[in-house]
Amino acid sequence: MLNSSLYIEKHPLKAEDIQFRKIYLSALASFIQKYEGAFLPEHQALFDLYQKEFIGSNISLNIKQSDIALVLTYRRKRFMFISSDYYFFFDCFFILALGDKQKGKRVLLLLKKNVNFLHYLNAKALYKKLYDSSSYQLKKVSNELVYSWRQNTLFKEDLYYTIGVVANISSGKSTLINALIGKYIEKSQQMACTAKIHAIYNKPFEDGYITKSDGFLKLGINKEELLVDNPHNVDNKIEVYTYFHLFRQRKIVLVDTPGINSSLHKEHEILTKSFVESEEYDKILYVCNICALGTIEEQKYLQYIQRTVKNEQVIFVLNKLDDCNEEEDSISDSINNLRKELKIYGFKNPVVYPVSASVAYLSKKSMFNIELTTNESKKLATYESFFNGPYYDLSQYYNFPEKEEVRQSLISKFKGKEKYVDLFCHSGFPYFEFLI
Ligand SMILES: Nc1nc2c(ncn2[C@@H]2O[C@H](COP(=O)(O)OP(=O)(O)OP(=O)(O)O)[C@@H](O)[C@H]2O)c(=O)[nH]1
Ligand SMILES: [Mg+2]
Repeated sequence: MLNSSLYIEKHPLKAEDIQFRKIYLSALASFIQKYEGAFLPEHQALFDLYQKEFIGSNISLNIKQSDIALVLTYRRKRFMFISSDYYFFFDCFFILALGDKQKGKRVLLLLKKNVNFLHYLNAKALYKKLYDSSSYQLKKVSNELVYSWRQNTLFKEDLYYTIGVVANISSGKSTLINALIGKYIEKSQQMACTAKIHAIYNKPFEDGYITKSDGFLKLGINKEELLVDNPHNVDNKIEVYTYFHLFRQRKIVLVDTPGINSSLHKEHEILTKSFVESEEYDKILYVCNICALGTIEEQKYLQYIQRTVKNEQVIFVLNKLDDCNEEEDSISDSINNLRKELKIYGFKNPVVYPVSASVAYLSKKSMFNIELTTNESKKLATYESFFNGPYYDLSQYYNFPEKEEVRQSLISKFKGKEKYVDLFCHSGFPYFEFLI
């Protein structure tokens, strides 16, 4: 449920008056209680969001069992020819039994006990449509809702692929994660060290909602709730669920870890090492900061990774290449030197991807029309002034056969945003995202 994309924006209840919305939510709550005995935390969180979106959080709801019958017979205002029972049944299946036919059957049986026979037949037709993919046309349920069901259930079938992101302090782990997602999810700033393990899960499609589990579970959190960790949560892990822009070849969890620096925050080092040693990941992305290559801290961490993680599970990212200067630095030398150094530490055939996470993050957000802060806009304008030159074209370091096709497909997808697409391609990200 937490990683499902919701369909609230398309929900037919949006077209109803407040009186009917209250009856509908009361009926839904009543049915969930009947099914589960009491609300499970994830149902409670979803219901809280429904309440906020449909009637407002400050209105108290009087839950009455009799409202189930009322909802089913209510003639909808805008679509007089459609009865509301299908949507009610759809919500029941979605909330209690998404993609789980056994549970769906139990929901159907409980509906049978609680609604009259004609309504039950409608519930059964919907059950067949959802769980048996019957091609039978249910005119009364919008295709959009059925489509969202299908996308969610397909997504559920895959296993999550876990990518842990590790590095010394301030190497750009959080910025890199934000760039992969295309949103500001992880706090990223000088000295604001990530203090817990943050696991960010993707969802099948954008529904506009972010879920957070941090000692509390909340669907549809706001920016402040996202960026401030709950001080009362004794657990070391925080989970976030959101849709990732562009980076979605598979079902992914990105794990942001606290940056290591031996003279600062010993507890952060212990936490990160416990994650690395847990082996609960498929890949480890080690982020090297171009400005900190060769430091003692970097050497120590790399040697630790070499001893602890299987060679084929480690990918190296050389970040902050926008900080290079054409007159003084050779990017290809930096990449080659890093490879040589990694080999000296014992990594066999190390894979190094050169990127600018910062350019990728800002250009991707602009491609998706996501508003930038004043500082972000200034930074992006600076990147536009120099990063489009050939020296900064990081795509040249990727051995990727269809580079031009990838660029062309982005250009045709993001019409009018060509300059951001070019920055994004120069940042190395379209190829990096594909290759990890
Ligand atoms: N120029 C440049 N700066 C970057 C880039 N990526 C990150 N930064 C900056 O580096 C600083 C640290 O970035 P973060 O993403 O917070 O780094 P982090 O590794 O998550 O840091 P900790 O969690 O504190 O260890 C911030 O000021 C970022 O804006 C990049 O590609 N280029
Ligand atoms: Mg961080």
